[in-house]
Amino acid sequence: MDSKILVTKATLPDFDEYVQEISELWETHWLTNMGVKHQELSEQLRDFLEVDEIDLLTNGHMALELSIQAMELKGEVITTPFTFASTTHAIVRNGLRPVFCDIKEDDFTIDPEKIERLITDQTSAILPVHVYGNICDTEEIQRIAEKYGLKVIYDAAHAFGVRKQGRGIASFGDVSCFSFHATKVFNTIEGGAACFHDKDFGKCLYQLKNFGIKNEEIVERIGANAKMNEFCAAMGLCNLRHIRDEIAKRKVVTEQYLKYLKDVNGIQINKIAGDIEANYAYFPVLFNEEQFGCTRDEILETLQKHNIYPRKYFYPLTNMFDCYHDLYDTENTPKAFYASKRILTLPLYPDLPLDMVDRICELILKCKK
Ligand code: T4K
Repeated sequence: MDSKILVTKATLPDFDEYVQEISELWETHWLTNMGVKHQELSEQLRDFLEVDEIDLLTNGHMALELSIQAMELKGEVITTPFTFASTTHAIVRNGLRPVFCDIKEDDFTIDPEKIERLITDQTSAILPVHVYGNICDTEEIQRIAEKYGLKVIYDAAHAFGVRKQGRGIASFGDVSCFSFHATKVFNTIEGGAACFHDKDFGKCLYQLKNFGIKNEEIVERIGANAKMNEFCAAMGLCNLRHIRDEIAKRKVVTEQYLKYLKDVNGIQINKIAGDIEANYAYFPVLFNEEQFGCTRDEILETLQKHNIYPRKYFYPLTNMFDCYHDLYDTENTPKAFYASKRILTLPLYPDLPLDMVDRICELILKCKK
């Protein structure tokens, strides 16, 4: 029986390269709390992502949660429900109220035309998501934020290495939060980072990830423990050496999918804007059942029967989650609701064999009526 083809497969460096990278930890016994590997990776990522300031954290979620805490936001945060649980949870876990804005049909990012009408005297920030590595309308979001005095925190979990108009995506907004989870374009096993401009914000975030400790005798803030450890940072140092090759391989896989799927009636392909240098993080496909002749769920079932496991990223919308029962209304986000019922994220990772892409596409196209 064929082995399972999952939506993604974590990228690993050569075993020997990683062993070499971690070997000095056996000499120093310094395993965490902002050690040498942590510092080295911070510096390399600052250059790679083209940002002023960066801080590494245990994961993308803590980057979001602690960034919100460090900004001391109050009241309401305008955000998108078409995302992973983390984005909304980070707002709610800070005692803030998420206000859900609908998305654009073409790239699934927040629709800036709908943001202004959601602003009240309680609004303190906008938290958009560069979903699938598609970059939000950063100019319009910035214009709105400046007009109303709001902070902008980008959830850039999917956008590692993406550039817009020749500029690294991490420099947009007040903060951009990345995930370096095993499933991401760049991974540190678990990990994340916040990129920002304001040094005072940086000092606060740095304390918050280490229990709020200022020094051995002074604890200034009610912090958490969200420090990236040395083994994760070492994995990052290895993976960063190969990142450009890995993104290039993802591009080849993406282009193979496009050969089959780009002009099919009833299939909407993810659109990459002309001014974007993409990272090919995901390959989401939206099936319009009326034109294609069968539903997303029927296609998913067919693929699963052949041991292929795409995912319904992002269904359900976060404003439909059981844990938020009855608090929010999906009627205000109809385009997000429409997409979440029809979208399927197909397997995509650097070493996915092209003949497997052929097979996946053939199986999908056989479903067409
Ligand atoms: N914001 C957004 C927009 C996000 O998408 C995420 C995370 C975050 C914030 C928070 O960042 P982190 O705190 O996670 O750093 C996965 C990932 O766990 C999650 O990081 C990611 N988004 C989300 C979109 O996908 P699941 O529940 O789908 O993971 P799981 O375990 O089903 O794995 C998916 C596939 O990945 C597996 O079928 C195979 C592959 N895989 C998985 C693991 C754990 C590997 O190849 N190796 C592995 O070690 O959430």
